[in-house]
Amino acid sequence: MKSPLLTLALTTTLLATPALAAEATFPVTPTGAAAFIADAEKQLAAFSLDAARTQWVNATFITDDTDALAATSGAQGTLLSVKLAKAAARFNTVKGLDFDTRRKLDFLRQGIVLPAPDRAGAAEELATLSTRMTSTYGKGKGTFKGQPTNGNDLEALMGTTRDPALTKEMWESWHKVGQPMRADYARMVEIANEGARELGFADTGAMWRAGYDMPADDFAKMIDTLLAEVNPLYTDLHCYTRFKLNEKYGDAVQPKTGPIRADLLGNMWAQDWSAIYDVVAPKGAGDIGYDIGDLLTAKGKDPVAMVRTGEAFYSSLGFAPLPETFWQRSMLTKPADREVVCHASAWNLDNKDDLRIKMCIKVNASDFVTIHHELGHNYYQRAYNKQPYLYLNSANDGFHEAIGDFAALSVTPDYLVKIDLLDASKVPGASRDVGLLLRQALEKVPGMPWTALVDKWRWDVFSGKTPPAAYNQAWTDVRLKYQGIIPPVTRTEADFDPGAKYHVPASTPYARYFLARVLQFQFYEAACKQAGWKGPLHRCSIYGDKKVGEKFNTMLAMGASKPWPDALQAFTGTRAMTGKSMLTYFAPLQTWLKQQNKNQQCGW
Ligand code: X8Z
Ligand code: ZN
Repeated sequence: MKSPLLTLALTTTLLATPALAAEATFPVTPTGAAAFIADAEKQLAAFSLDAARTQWVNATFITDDTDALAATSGAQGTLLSVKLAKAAARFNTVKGLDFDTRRKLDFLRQGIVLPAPDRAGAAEELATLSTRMTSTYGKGKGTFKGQPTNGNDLEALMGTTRDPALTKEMWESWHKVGQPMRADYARMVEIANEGARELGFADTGAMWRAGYDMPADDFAKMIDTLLAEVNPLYTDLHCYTRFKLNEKYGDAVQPKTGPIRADLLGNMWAQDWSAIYDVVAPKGAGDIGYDIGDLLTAKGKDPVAMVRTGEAFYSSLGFAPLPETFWQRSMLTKPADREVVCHASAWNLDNKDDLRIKMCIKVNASDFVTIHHELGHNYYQRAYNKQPYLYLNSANDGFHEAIGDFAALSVTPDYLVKIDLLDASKVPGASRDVGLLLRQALEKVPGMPWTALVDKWRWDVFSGKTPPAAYNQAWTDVRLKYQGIIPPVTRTEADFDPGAKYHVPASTPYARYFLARVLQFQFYEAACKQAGWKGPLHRCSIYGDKKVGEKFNTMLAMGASKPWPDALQAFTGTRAMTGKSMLTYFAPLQTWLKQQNKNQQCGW
């Protein structure tokens, strides 16, 4: 039953927050700008704790009520940030601003993921659409052998199932989760674009591209340059994998030429193919002798123990242990009695040390990597927690995504021996380097085209180049163009396949993962050099190296206070993102792949 008192209370709060137009009273001068920033940081800080708690409760306990609370809070947050963005624009032409004030004004103007226009009700409608889509995703089910199955279980089953009729069933049924989001998504795009235009951007995609310390057009070009740099490696891997899939499944399931069927790659989105290592591995050199999931199971490690192992890695670099509240408040496994958003995320609710992760951990290799990934976010958040509010962020969003992946690159066979997961006698020798590298390549390289295409699709949607009537075809087209994959079943515009990927309903920009893939190898190569590593790059582990840890922490502690090239330089000595480190890491594998592919017609 609806309580009139509660409705009244909510309405009052809603009206109270945005009504203050005090921003207009700050003089349009350098001093006025600095005072405005100080006030804006205060307002944002005051808003953020309750908002974060509301979003946390919603994501870990989805009900109609928590959806409503999250939508109300989300609308308030949007109203506040749009109000501040507009006020920040008043200082656009002021000369003589100090570096920090100018930088923070830019963040205020550019940093809104989904801006709402000023007209009454727009922020509320936008927040309601967003919450509904995220919760629809969280509650989504597909089927396995006809049984309703949640997304988290389907993700794992896609990794272990080798019957193409069953992978097709899972793929097709899970992608139905997107269908009901289509109209909401189109409406969300309209409102956010209206908001972006009021803030002076051509559309929401242009606003997303503006946050990288460089002109937005240069950012899009940089992505294309980096993709072109690493793409030959992807094409080699695609070619070899297609050959092995054809060998296993035959021409009727996977033809020798053309694209790969999307459901055969061990992952719902074909973004990480490491789960099918057993299918792809060559005899002999491919026998690396262990699977991390099996090692964890053999040692009786449960999800908590897996997170403890991740924590110990960071501790070995000199990072302080996670606070006790992390263990009390995190959600590490899927609760049996309620709906949650299983897609992994890391939080710092009070911007100090209320660190948490939210995950539905399974004991397997993929979740072991994801734990390191999420903890990377948490250690970054804590490292920059002394920065002023508007600098409580990463150097760019790719940095945030790269930290934990960089850590996980140190999970080498020798490291597994050190932490007593692998028996020393089982360490694969140099003759197995191809296998180790192939396993890593299947995890990392398919992510290159994939992490580039998600926002290429969205940028075109936001710009209007792709209208709602072409949403799905455009998605299928970029999947084919960049990844060389095709859906296992016919698609129509009744489908909305992008909605079956968490970051689309959740409106999490995705180019960050592309940058992270490049950056993690740059961090890793630099770290191994600092550690004095002389062997093949992929055998290097910085586990236990406090000197490297200290230098790494220096970069993390900078938060968003400096342009990202400064942060990159602080740790690696270079100022540019480059695919070279990744190519160096995989160089021996690429030579091997080219030999394997010499009788193949590669490409699609
Ligand atoms: O979403 C994530 C993390 C949370 S920030 C689990 N990742 C991307 C994905 O799952 O699609 C990490 C890899 C790419
Ligand atoms: Zn992440």
